Amino acid sequence: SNHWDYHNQRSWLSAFTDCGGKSQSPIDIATREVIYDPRLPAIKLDGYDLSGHPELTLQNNGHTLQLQLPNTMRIVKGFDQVYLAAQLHFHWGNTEVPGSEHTIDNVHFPAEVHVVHYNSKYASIKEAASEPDGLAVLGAFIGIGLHENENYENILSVIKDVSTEESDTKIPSFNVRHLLPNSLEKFYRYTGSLTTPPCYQSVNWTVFNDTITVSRKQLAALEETLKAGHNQRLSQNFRTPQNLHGRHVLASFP
Ligand code: BO1
Ligand code: ZN
Repeated sequence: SNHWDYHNQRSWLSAFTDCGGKSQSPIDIATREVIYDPRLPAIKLDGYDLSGHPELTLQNNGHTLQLQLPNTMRIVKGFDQVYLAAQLHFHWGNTEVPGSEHTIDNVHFPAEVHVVHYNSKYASIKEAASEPDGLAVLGAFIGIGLHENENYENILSVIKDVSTEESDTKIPSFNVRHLLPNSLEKFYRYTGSLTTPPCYQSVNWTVFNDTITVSRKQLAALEETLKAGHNQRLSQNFRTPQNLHGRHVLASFP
């Protein structure tokens, strides 16, 4: 069902009951409320360097800019089970509105990247997507820096090729690790959901403390290039932070 959009998020609940659940995402991360858990295991990624692998498909699916990932990319430590990558995508605002999904002390960052993984005990992401232990999404905030981020040019240099809804293009493979913050040591962890319909409460969320920066020009390319249906600009594709309903946010750092 591809009929939802970001303009009336309250209407998501009528067609997708899970969107009204008590473990929804994104959330505001109130740093004074998080619980330091020294036993949270460090995250270890494997197979993220795709250099020399086949080309990757980059797609404008009408809701986001998405890069399909091979399930040879995996999270091998940090969770009770192994999680395999499926795709990564972005959420953003516009020049005036910062568009990260998660907020820190009620402050949005300009954009956010999500690397979506599924539990290797399931046959596919489709089967995992509705299971309580089905998904692990790694989220990182994207801010503005003085320099162009060369790693993001792998994606942003060809964004014009996917300006129309449902278009895709092939890009050379690269080291996907370089799209994430330099250090993955500090992160927040909580149980939540897909941030879009069908809002399944199947996501073990990790939001990194360290941020990524891209240049103002690179961020503008993300904010201004893509179109959704009816030739509308694809922007402000972020969901409002959801109520915790008693959930706790853990932090890997004091
Ligand atoms: S997010 O990371 O919470 N923004 C998020 C939101 C929606 C999905 C994934 C992550 N949707 C799922 C679909 C699956 C699909 C999968 C991979 O994305 O529920 O059907 O296979 O594209
Ligand atoms: Zn997302």
